[in-house]
Amino acid sequence: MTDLHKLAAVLDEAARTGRAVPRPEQDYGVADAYRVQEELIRLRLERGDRLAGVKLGFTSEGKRRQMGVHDVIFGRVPESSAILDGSYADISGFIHPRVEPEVVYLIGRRIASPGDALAPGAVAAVAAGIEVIDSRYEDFRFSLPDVIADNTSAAGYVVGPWQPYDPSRWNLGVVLEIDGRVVQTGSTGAILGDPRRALAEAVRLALQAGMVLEPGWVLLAGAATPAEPLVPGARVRAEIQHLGSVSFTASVSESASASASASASASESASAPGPTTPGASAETPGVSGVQGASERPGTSGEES
Ligand code: OOG
Ligand code: MG
Repeated sequence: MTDLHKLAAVLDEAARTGRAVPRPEQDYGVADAYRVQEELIRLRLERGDRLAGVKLGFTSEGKRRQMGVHDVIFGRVPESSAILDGSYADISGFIHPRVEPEVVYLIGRRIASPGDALAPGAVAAVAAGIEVIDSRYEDFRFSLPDVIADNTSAAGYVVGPWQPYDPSRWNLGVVLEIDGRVVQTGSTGAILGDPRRALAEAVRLALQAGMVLEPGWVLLAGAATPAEPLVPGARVRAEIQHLGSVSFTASVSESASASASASASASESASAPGPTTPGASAETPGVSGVQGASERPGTSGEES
């Protein structure tokens, strides 16, 4: 357990500095992994961050096959990781970020049991979203407990305009574009076979983690398609049929790129193409909020 305590600190440091860490050598199970995740989040909340909601991962076969992991996982979404729709987001603090399209639900009432998930008003609204994931492990490789401990690779999220929730519209086309080119297509029906199951599943996993879902929180239902590498300058757009679209552009601050090139020795070999800018200091503004809760990432138009 002491080692698991240490793992939370190591993962927290990796996220704050943008330096990948090796997978833990020690064996541990899913229950311990959720304890590490809780501790990791506690460290962030202690620095003044807040929870914006929760997320599911590996809800689609496309994601499970891409990552070689075969169970649905639950993570927590820090407020500081929000990226504004349509904004420029500094990605210099990330290790090897990837993007994926998400269905995002807005929780309408306190949900303390799986039965409550079916009550009227449980979902207040729905939107197309994009999640930025950035495993803190080298080469973006991990076991199921590893990725749970690492808060399911959560690093950033963008929510498009909220739409009224119509549960009859559940099997909707999904498109992910980078620089205007379609890079992934899928269907929201790939999410747990029916995305309407996502809320009950999130409630179940939240309860196991000792949490209830609060009104105003977001729920990221899990990507319907595999993720794509996020590189500086990329304009990312996701569109979901009937739900509209959401986008952001990845930028890198000049000071961060300068400091990154000055510390090439610290570079890390990620399998995913992407910015490896571990030289960026912990104070570098970034979209992930990993630099601290005072960051308000995703400021629109901060770069031309
Ligand atoms: C874990 C995060 C999975 C999803 O939507 O399936 C996830 C990862 O792929 O590194 O967020
Ligand atoms: Mg996701």
